[in-house]
Amino acid sequence: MSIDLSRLQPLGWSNFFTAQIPLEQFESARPARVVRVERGCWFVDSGLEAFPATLAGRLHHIHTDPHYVTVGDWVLLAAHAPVIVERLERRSLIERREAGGIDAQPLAANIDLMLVVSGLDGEFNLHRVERYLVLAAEAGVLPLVLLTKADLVDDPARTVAQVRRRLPAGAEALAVDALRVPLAGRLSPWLEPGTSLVVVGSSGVGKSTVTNNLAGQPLQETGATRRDAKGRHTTTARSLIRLPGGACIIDVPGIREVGLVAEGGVDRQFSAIAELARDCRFVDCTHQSEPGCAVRAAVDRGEVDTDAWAHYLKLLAEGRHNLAEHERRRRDRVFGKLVKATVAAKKQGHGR
Ligand SMILES: Nc1nc2c(ncn2[C@@H]2O[C@H](COP(=O)(O)OP(=O)(O)O)[C@@H](O)[C@H]2O)c(=O)[nH]1
Ligand SMILES: [Mg+2]
Ligand SMILES: [Zn+2]
Repeated sequence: MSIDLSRLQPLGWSNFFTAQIPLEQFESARPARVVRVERGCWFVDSGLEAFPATLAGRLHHIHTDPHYVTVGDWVLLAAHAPVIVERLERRSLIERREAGGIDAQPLAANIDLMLVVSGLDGEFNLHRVERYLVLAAEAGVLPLVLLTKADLVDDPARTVAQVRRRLPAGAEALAVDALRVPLAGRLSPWLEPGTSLVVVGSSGVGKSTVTNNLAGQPLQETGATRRDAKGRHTTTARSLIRLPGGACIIDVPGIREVGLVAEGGVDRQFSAIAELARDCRFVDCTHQSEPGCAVRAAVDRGEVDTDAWAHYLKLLAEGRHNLAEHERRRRDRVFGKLVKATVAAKKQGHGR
């Protein structure tokens, strides 16, 4: 079997991945995309068929990271067995900090567009949406905010305008009735064949409803069709689904905590503020009360939204803290390993 582009492109394959395959392997390589991950089992789609695969022992040994191969990854399979022997370099990776932990947890790999879903009903939370925008910025992925349940509120346009003021250039926010109105037509500019989307948002906001709406059939269980014994919305595993128009979509079960992994995305999301910060008198300005703070001056002049400024400071502090903590843990792990290695080497030396 050789690389058949017409088979792979609808799954999101591109030159970026072709370039990673050595010429001599071109005839024999078996690329596939990871569409779902369950404990110890990676479901892959070769473009011809979907089937479960395992991870080659070699990869287990080199990479003890349980997320080394995640949903959306492109992998190479062994010639005669459903075994993943290689993970290709990622074009993008969306990750967040795990609830209660400090390590990064990948949500999806090789994504072009992040559908940030939030319900207009109940208490709409702009800061929550903005956290996702930071994740998208961190990953270099374009966000599209879908404000669902527009049919349940009086003035969806007001919230849409509120969100639009916080969007990066090129991004968009739309109010939708995901339950009853087909979305494929309205979203068609973002659904080009080969595009990979990830759907994120809290539990119950309508992610699976959006996915099913775009798929044109009830592929994902929604709150309306499935509840656990306590009546809560149950979550299904992250899975990649092919849409009729040729795009792919990954429905990520409700995320409770959107912890930031680093601070890069914060500066990209709040680029206007980050730009002003370059003119602050002190390089380590915290943009709160220092003299010569260009950010504070712009806030006082009314040129920067007070809420945006406050959220920027909060997210920046969190991103910095998490990154520093992650580095500290990584260093401790490496240190621990080296100590062990030294002890082992000493023992061996004494034995001789
Ligand atoms: N009225 C209305 N209900 C919606 C809309 N989108 C989702 N729902 C309902 O909200 C509930 C949660 O939806 P679901 O897709 O399971 O949310 P998820 O947890 O984010 O996947 C379900 O009962 C849906 O029928 C919408 O645009 N309008
Ligand atoms: Mg769901
Ligand atoms: Zn400043």
